[in-house]
Formats: sequence, C-alpha cells, structure tokens
Amino acid sequence: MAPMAKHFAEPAWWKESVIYQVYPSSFKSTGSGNAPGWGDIKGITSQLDYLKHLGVDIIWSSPIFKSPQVDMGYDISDYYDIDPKYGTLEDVDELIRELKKRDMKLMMDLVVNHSSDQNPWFQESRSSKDNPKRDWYIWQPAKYDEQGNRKPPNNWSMILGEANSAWTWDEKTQEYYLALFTPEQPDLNWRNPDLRAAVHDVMKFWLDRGACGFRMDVINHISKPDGYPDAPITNPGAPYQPGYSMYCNGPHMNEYIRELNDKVLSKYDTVTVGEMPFVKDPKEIIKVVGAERKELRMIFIFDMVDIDNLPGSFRLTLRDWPTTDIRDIETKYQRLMIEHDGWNSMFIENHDNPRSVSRYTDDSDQYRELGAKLLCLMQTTLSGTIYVYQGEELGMKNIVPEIPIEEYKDVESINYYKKITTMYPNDPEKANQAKDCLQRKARDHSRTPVQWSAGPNAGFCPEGIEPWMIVNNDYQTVNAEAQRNFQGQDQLSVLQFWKRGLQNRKDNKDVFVYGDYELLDNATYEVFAYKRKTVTRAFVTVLNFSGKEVQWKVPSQAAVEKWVAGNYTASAPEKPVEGTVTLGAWEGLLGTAKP
Ligand code: TEU
Repeated sequence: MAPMAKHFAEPAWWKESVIYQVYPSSFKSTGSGNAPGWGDIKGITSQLDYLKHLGVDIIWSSPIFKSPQVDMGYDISDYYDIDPKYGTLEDVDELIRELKKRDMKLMMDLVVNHSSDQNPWFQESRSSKDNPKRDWYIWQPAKYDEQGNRKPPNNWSMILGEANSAWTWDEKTQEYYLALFTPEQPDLNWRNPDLRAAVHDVMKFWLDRGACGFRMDVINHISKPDGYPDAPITNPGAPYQPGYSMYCNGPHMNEYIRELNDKVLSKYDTVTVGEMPFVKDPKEIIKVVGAERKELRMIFIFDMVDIDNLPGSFRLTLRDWPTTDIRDIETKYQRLMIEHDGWNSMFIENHDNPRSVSRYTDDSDQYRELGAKLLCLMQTTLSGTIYVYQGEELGMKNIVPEIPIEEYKDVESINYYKKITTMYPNDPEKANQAKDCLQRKARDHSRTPVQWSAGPNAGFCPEGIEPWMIVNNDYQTVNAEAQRNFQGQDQLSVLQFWKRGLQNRKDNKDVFVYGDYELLDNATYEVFAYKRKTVTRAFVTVLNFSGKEVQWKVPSQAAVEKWVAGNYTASAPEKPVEGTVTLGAWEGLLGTAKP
C-alpha cells in the first residue's frame, strides 16, 4: 500500500473521547439487581461523578442484556431487555439521563456473531428443519468416516468450550450447528437477509433509546466461508484445529459491515469499534477503518494483548517476549493509521486479559505504581481513541500469589483446566503448568470487583453480602478512595496520574490525538521513545520498559526543550535535555520539543 500524502486526520468527537470500559458484574453493586453480590446498572450510575472527575467521556458497558450468563453476558437471550441481575430498562434510561447531564455518553456491547441458545431465535431455529428461522443459524449435516462413525462437518475447534469441536450435534433435527465459543453460543448465519435485518433493528432500538454507538463483539467472525473448509493443521496430533484463518475477515464481512453503516449507522452520529482478533494484515485493517471506507470508526487490533501467546496459537499459551515488541507493535499501527487515514483504538487492558501492570511491567510492591504510571504515560501520548478498563486507573494487578483453582469463574479458565487434567489424568506436572498459565493469563484477573475503598468487600457491595468473585487481597492499599485523597510529597497516586494524563492529552489534543508520530530510537533494547508533533509544536515521550537503570543518549532529532512530566515525581523532572539521561527502573518522561 502506498502511503497517502495526508498527515493529520479530520477531527471528530469520537477520536478525542476517553472511553471507559465497565464490566458490569464487577463494577459496583447497590443491591438493586436481583443477584446479591453482582454489580448493577444503578451501581454504574452511582459512580458517574467519579468517572467525570477522572476525565471519562463515554462509558462502554460489557453486555447487560438478558442472558443465562454462560459467558458473562456474551450469550444474549433477549436483545431488547436487561438481565434482572443488572436491573431494568428504566435503570438504563436513568443512566443515560444522568450521563447526558454530565455531557457523557453510553456505548453498548453488540454481540451478534452468536446469540445464546436460550434466545427465542435459536429455540425456533432448532425446533424443525422447516422453521422460518432455521436458516438464521448455521446447520450442517453430519459426515461419516469409513467405519460409519458420525463426524462434524469440519475440523474447526471450539474456542471456550469443554468440547473439542466447534460443531454441536442436535438430536432432534439430526444436524450439527456451529458454535465457535461454547455450545450455548450458536453462531448466527449472516448470509440470511432476514437475520441481518433483525440485527439492524436491534441496533436502531438502542440508538433510539440514547446509546451513542457500539463495541461489536468478534465482528470479524460474521462471514464464514462457503463449504466450511477444514482449517490447516497447526496443532498436529490434536483432533480439531484453530479455525481462525478460515472464518476471520471472511468473504462477505466488509459487505455486511457496509450494510450496517448504510442501513443504520449513517443515520445517527455514532462511535463504533469492532473487535477483530487474528487480523494482522494492514490491508485488511484499512479496509475496515480507512476513513473513505465508511465501515467502522476503529477496531481493536490484538497485537499488544497477544504479545505473550505462542504465535498462531490460542490465548492460553506462554511465550517469553522481547520488550522491543512493544515499540514495534505501537510504531507499526501509529504509522499505518497516519499514512492511510485510518484510526487506532488505544487499549492494553480489557475483560479478556490479565491486568496490564502485571503483564507489561512489574507488579511487585516496589514497582507497581511506577509501572501503572508508565503505561498511562504511553497510552495518553499515543494517537487513537483511548480506552481505560475499570481498575486500570488504580493500577489494579493480577491476584497474587494465586487464584485458588476453585475460585476461577470464567468458562474459559474452567474448561481449559478441565481439558488439560482430563487429557493428562496422572500428570501433576501438566496440571501445574496449566495453573501457571492461568495464574498469568486467565481472564478472571481483570474481572475481580473494583476496589472502591478499604472497607468491607472493598466497597464493591454492601457489607454482609458475598461478592460473586473474589476481591483482590491488596484492596486495603489499592483503592479509589485512598488514591483520590492521596497527598504525597511531590508524588501522585496512580489515579491522580491518570487524571492528569487524560487532561494533558485533551489540553494538547492537536499533538496527542491528531499529531504525527516518529520513533526516536530503534536501538536501545529497554527504551521506547517517540516524538508526537504538529507543524508548530511537539512532545517527546521516553519510556524505560525495564527494571534496571538505563543510560539513554538523547537523539538530536528529539530536540527536547524541557521535561514537563514523569512518573517519579509530581513536579517536572530535573534531567538534562541533551547528552545522556539516566532513566530509573520503569521510569517515563514527557518533554516539550521543537517540531
Ligand atoms: O472475545 C473474543 C476473543 O477473541 C477473545 O478476546 C477471547 O477472550 C479469547 O479468544 C479467549 O481465548 C469476545 C468477548 O470479548 C469475550 O468476553 C467473549 O467470551 C467472546 O467474544 C465470545 O463472545
């Protein structure tokens, strides 16, 4: 692809907005939903002043729709109603009203690659082969091997389920249906125009009710290839294979997304972000987010959160990765979007990943705060729409020393451990390896209750009620109340640092949101340093991604004028702007510079 001449993107509200992801079960419980120990919608409303204070413009809530909660709401049984665990439609209306008063917005999670098996759409579809909704899901006849044994239509493996195959046999109608994640999450058939129209109606319903847009769950899985060809064998010996290369960014995906835009999105002023795992090809990415394309505003690209996976493998694998991956990944996508008029989403944490401070830095007592601030400095000074995941602004970390195996709540963690221990029943070594992997990467780590205070249940739910998931044991020191009131000598709490970082980004949005990007150092292993600039002004960010002191030679093209902020002190760092700068462990610096 030839780079475009244009360097500065068109301004738009959704580019400048700070989006805060709420994971509703763990955000805040007022006890108003019907499930004790679960967060609720009134809980979100009760914290709007906190979020406003932080600098948030848009709240994206993970799904709050009616759901049997097999996959924490990513299995929707009624797209038009709220799960009673979370409250009511009226609670959502109230939330939207309260957001409006504060000049804030609500973004919904649209999960339409699949529904719940309890959704009436699927109930009808599975009722008979000639039901009008039969074709709303993906049904295929069985195959048979030479011995006459029944086999699924192809070799795709299931992503989160206990089963191995992505196809589930249905006794009643004697066919298989496709369910990529768990058997309780059957995939919708986007080839069917009536199904697509039904999705458009769902979107209109929520936009008319006051939502400002959607995060679209695995939206790049919606177009499966005709004939359902086998996936290449990447895991020899295993009966089923990861099918990503077959169904991600499939043949009609862009057409279906364009249709969402023509029929619905273009009629409103919306923000959209498509979740798109397993796409790395810049051409495919620009096809969706290029401004000219009119498909989605931005997508979630997975390179940063896949950093510790075995290449091409599934999430629960471990790889030692070089620190330089961070600067390589960020540089690739900063340049890509600038050169092709696309748009980035800036995120490193969500409900599907461990905590960022534990993963990219050092979460020990000595370094946790510095690490969290370093990651804040990076995210608030790179281009793209910024996403903060609940608790990230507090530097919440993974649970240590470990989550007891019986405390895991996520279907992925539970099934993964079950699979390994069933496959190797007499091998404690394998079981320990599986535990170790969960300890580092389970989705549970980011799903623990938000730590609001040092009080009972970390202030997440009323005293005497047991939270649905264990509270991290560091809540007496790591909590919002303590961090908001923190008064240190020339020190900021992680929360105060985030507030300042987000404010600084807004105050200088010409540079940080829209400005050009230049990598300053491709040689020093530990350091990620870059310049952001407009025609008239510039900033330089220097990040030491290591726990050791580094002597860093300031490159001449940095042209730093003055260091204005850093994560070691609340006041401006006193360091030379030329020659060699000593960077402490996990130290980050921000300076003004000549463009
Ligand atoms: O995630 C899809 C996805 O590809 C991952 O981030 C997922 O966590 C990973 O593949 C598991 O190894 C989305 C949602 O964010 C996730 O919570 C849901 O479980 C999933 O879709 C199914 O709806």
